[in-house]
Amino acid sequence: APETEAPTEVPAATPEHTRTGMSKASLKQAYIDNLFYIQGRFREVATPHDLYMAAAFTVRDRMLDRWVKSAQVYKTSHARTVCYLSAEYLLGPHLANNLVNLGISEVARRAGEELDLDFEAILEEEEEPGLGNGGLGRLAACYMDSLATVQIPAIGYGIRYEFGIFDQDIQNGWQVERSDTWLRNGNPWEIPRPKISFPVRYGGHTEHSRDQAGRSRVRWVADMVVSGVAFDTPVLGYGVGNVNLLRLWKAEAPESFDFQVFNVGDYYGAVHAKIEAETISKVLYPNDEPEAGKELRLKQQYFFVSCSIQDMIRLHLNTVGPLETFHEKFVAQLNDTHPAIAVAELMRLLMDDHAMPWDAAWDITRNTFCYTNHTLLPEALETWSVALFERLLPRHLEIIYEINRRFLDTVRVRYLGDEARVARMSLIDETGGRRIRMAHLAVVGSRAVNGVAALHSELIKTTILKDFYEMSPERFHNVTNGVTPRRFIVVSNPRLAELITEFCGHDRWIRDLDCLRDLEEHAEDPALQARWREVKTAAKQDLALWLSQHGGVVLDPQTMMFDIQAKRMHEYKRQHLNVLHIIRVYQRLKQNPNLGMVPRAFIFGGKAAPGYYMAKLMIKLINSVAEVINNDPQVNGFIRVAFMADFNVKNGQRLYPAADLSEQISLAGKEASGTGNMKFSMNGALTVGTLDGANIEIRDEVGAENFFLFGMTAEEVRRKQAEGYRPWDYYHGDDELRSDIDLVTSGLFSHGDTNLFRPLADHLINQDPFMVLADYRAYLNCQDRISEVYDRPAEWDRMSILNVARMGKFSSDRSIRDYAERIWGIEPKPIGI
Ligand code: GPV
Repeated sequence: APETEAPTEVPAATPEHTRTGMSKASLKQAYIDNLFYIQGRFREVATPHDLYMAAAFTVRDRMLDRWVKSAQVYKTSHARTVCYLSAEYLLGPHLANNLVNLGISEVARRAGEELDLDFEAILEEEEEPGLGNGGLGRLAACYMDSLATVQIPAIGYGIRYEFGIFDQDIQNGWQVERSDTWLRNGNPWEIPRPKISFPVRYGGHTEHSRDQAGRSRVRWVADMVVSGVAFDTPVLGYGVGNVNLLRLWKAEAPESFDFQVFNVGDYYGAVHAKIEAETISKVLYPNDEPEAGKELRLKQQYFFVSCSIQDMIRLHLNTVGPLETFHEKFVAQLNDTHPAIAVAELMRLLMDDHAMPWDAAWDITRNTFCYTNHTLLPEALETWSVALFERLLPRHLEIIYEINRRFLDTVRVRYLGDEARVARMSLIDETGGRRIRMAHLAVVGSRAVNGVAALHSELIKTTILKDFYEMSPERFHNVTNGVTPRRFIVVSNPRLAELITEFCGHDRWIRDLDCLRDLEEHAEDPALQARWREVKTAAKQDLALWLSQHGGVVLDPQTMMFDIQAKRMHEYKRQHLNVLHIIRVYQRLKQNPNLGMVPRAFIFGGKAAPGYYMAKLMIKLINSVAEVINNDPQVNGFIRVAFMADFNVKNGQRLYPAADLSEQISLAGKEASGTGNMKFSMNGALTVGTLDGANIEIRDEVGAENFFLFGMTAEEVRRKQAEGYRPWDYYHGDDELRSDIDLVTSGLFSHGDTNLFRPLADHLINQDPFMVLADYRAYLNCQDRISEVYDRPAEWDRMSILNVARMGKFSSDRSIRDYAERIWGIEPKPIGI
């Protein structure tokens, strides 16, 4: 396999090799060499980007010998390997993270100082790969970090989008999207593998025949072919020798692209076909949850899945041999339904290319895949029209029909005469236009199915996958999400990391987050509390400075509580509930300017899908409220509102450390898990939240007394919906609520325009699908309690320390161990340094 073709011998370590040495002297020498030989620059003329590239290559060099060694050990030991199939990886900047995982942050910083480099400026220079929308893509990135850290052999497969998630500007209060040209200046972390490339076909028709032995064979005659080329990024674990592979596919026109065959004499047609091929990996669809349902999106999904499965088959044939044991070598985790076509693709390759009979192929397929569901929102469940499938993937449609035929036979035998159930469970939705239900394909084609938090995994069984659960309950699991403490504590909040290490007396917590419990005994120690407060205030100062330089809002980190909601803009996440609270506080202050209240900075961050009108209007509302409040001297000593533009991983790392209060206020039953909730809490923020997703488990861990709970339970929501929810009654039954909503449409926040926010207010009063009005009063009461507690610093600090001390469960290392033990059946393959 080409990835093991690199030299097997790393030159001896004395004197230190420029490409592997970890001492300050060799880092300095390596940096100067890289600046000279890779960037072709000397210090005096180097641009900030040259300085960054030299640093990146210096770090990358130090990962490569571990990478090659890992590949060798994995290969020769025939290690069982997990393949994570995900359409998104929201990686965030690599440099600082790789320094931490290599264990050379400090020595590199000192080397930089001696070279007179501005270390922070170099880190800032990195353009982050934003190859994902939000939680789902970031989870994939955390899992790649943890897979390497807990030493599980793994390959992450995905798409090398040329344009990742758009950059967000705010103009006149509105979101404006700019394309993300992250590859413009080159990407030092990836290694192109032009020789690892696979054809991916689309369209055409199938031809059925029989071979000499009389077995039926199918030939798919496609009418378009593109080439998927591998780009590899090493993913290093923390403090270990294991380096796993992130392999992202770029679509290109095939090298053998034949003007003769495809476009006789049609030169422009041929060039057009080349452009068409390259379009496939051009851009990430910026919708999270509701799918766009566009043809190009299905092409993308099949593109990366086909390349990945072909690659897995190649690796298996190269190392183990016969495909009968494919599922013993590999387990493939489907990150939601985006890669679910893999079920049909593996069947096709085994049967059509490798002449395997249906039953044998099905047995391998069923034992290879596992499926993670990430949403309960019905509108987010992916379906594709049969007509589109027929046009793009005719062979896969046949296979899906056959999977369905056999599956529904087992349903009929199990539930005699229950044709309604058969229709519900079918892979084809026959109501309205015929559509393929990707979640059903994923469930039927998988050995195990899991949700991403305890509540979510339970709700799956009683709602969207109820029939499947009843038929095979043993296949349903929960694996609660987690986040990596390396990026979200050590990299983003170094002051807190240092303080934790000091009070725990060790830094084992970075690889074993349960060790944070050692902080518990110090929760009331005034010495720790004072230091804790200093660390939080310093982080708030950093954020306040940054915000004042980017957007101009001035916040007071000394007096103000930093109350932050940062996540994608969605009605179900209820940023508008937060806004109603701000408006209530504003009105109270206007009525009583001497109200002795705890000053607060309300900070938001989040992108809206470009086509999601209501989410964009929420952004405009936040910015409009901000404009009025921040410019009203009667209140702006007490409250300020800031919208941080372009919330991404890098900017998130500025927010989490600075939060006093974390807003996790989705309607119960709607947020599958949430992971921002964990990042905030790990950094000492207290949570105001509903009993939704992982909030429930966070509250269980930190203790109910250290969590600000409000709102209906999922069960209460279900009942209210069944009874018939009437938001209008709440609007008319609560004077303050009515006055807050009326202020939105009064023109105060819109320079007299009473129509601008009318759609938002009307939607709340008349539909309110996410029950903002029903939870409004409970939310306000809870916020009042929060202000009271914040006024008692010793109590707040104690709660904050206990939150951090009890966050061990939410390390993605724990999530990955759960998957490895309970779902994948994979053992760690330790590789030393
Ligand atoms: I489906 N999620 C996401 O970010 N994008 C999607 O397309 C879908 C789910 C999120 C959920 O909304 C979060 O609750 C969850 O924490 C996250 O996936 C990771 O599981």
